[in-house]
Amino acid sequence: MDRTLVIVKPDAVERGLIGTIIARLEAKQLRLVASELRTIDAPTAALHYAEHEGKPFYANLVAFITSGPSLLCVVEGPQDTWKVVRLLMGSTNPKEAAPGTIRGDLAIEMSQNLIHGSDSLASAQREIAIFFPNLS
Ligand code: IDP
Ligand code: MG
Repeated sequence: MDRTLVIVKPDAVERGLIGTIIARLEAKQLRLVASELRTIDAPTAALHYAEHEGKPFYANLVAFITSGPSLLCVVEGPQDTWKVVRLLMGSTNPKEAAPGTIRGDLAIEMSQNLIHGSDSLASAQREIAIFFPNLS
């Protein structure tokens, strides 16, 4: 089986969308193998979003992801799970995300786009190790 990291971001938790988002992953026949509701601390956010350091939106991104509880999840599927999750998520900018996707149906602002999913197998392995060191 093949795993990826999903973060149901603080906006989604605040809006009461945990159930809706997890239901969409489960409807696709992906399974949760680990999950924890936790407010991500600043050092962990910096590690997770290291690739974005120096970009104009970086400070806001870290402030947002540490602003309240997120649901951290390891999600499993038969193969290419990170790709399947990214398709279900939709484009980064919710204004451009296709209807039928999580972001396309439920979000409108880039900075509050509800969900994170790893963008490659290597990212999935790196990110699972950050949030669930006992699993990797
Ligand atoms: P992703 O979440 O679809 O993988 P990334 O490019 O990895 O998108 O960016 C991480 C997060 O940073 C995005 O989900 C979004 O919330 C935020 N972000 C990305 N680009 C911008 C931008 O140009 N302006 C504001 N926020 C952005
Ligand atoms: Mg990304």
